Amino acid sequence: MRTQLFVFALFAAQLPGGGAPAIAGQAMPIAQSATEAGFAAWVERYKAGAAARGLKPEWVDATLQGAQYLPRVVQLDRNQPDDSGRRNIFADYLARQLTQQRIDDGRSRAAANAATLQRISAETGVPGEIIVAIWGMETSYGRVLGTFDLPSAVATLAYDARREALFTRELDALVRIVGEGRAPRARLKGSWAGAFGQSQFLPSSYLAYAKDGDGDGIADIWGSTADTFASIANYLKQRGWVAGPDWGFRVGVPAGFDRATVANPERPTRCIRPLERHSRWLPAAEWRAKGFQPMNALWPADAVPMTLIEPDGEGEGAYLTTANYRAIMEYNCSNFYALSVALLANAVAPAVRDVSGAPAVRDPAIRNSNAAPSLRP
Ligand SMILES: [Ca+2]
Repeated sequence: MRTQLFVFALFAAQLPGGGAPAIAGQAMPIAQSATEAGFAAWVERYKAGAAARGLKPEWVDATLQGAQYLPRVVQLDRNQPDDSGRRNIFADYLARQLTQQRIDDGRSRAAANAATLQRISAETGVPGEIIVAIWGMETSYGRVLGTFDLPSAVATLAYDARREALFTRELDALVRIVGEGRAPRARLKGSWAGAFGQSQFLPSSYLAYAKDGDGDGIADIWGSTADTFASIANYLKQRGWVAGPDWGFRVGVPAGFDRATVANPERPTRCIRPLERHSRWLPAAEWRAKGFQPMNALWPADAVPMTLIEPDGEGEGAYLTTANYRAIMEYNCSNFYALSVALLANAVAPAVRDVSGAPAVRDPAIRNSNAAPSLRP
């Protein structure tokens, strides 16, 4: 589905601000009045279905109070950039994401919250700098939470036939959040895609993974930094992060290396196109034996499985990644995203460690390796 939209997304990306609402509207006219009438009918059908799924009608009414069809959400959904196409350049993406401002902010926010990060890292095994990097990538460290009315955005995406089942489930989760009193209706603002709070969780992720990090018993991913950290760390842990090996590192590829010898014979079953870019899994010791050279990093234990990813192709920057890198991809199924999180984490890592004086939870072999992170792919 995203492939079909890619050409238009590239075109849209040329325009100032990266999006093209006005032109998108011309390219894909939306019959407003008929659409809005259809939306109202859909809401009535949703209400009947929600009752059948055990959601109280008063919860549904409270959640959908004032909800509207948002054409802008549909336009943005159809203009999503696609990072798995060869014409998108990771080096360009990284330069936009890893600005010096974002790195400096990450270091100061990490230092200011070092004790909290250390505690949550010890509890979950997720390094503090990975938590901070996701926080920075998602919401610029809690500064940009999104201003779309969430029930309107999620209902619009559910009504738009592309992914009705997915967003109907998300709307159910949103109804539960309101009905169970976890958040007041007025607080439900977020991204056009239905993500909210400093961790940018979808409603179902909030119900499944949000955690209290400051001890007041409430998982407040809007207002509490500690709750945000605990929730991000819990998400990564539940989705596969294990204490020990780091995400991986940039690596030098031996001259003349034949990629076909490490091609993955298995087709991924999910997150397919980004994962197809990876080699097969080989133990770290085998990559070392083939002549691969870590840059600003040390090898993990010999048996740690790693895959090779070259986001811009041969000779344009290579990375060996562990299973923990896949946990970052669970947050957002994209190599561009996961590598940016990983490299931002490398850049902020000294701030997490140095202020508290306590070592972060990381592979000891990696611990001293990030003092001079390479910010280029
Ligand atoms: Ca709390």
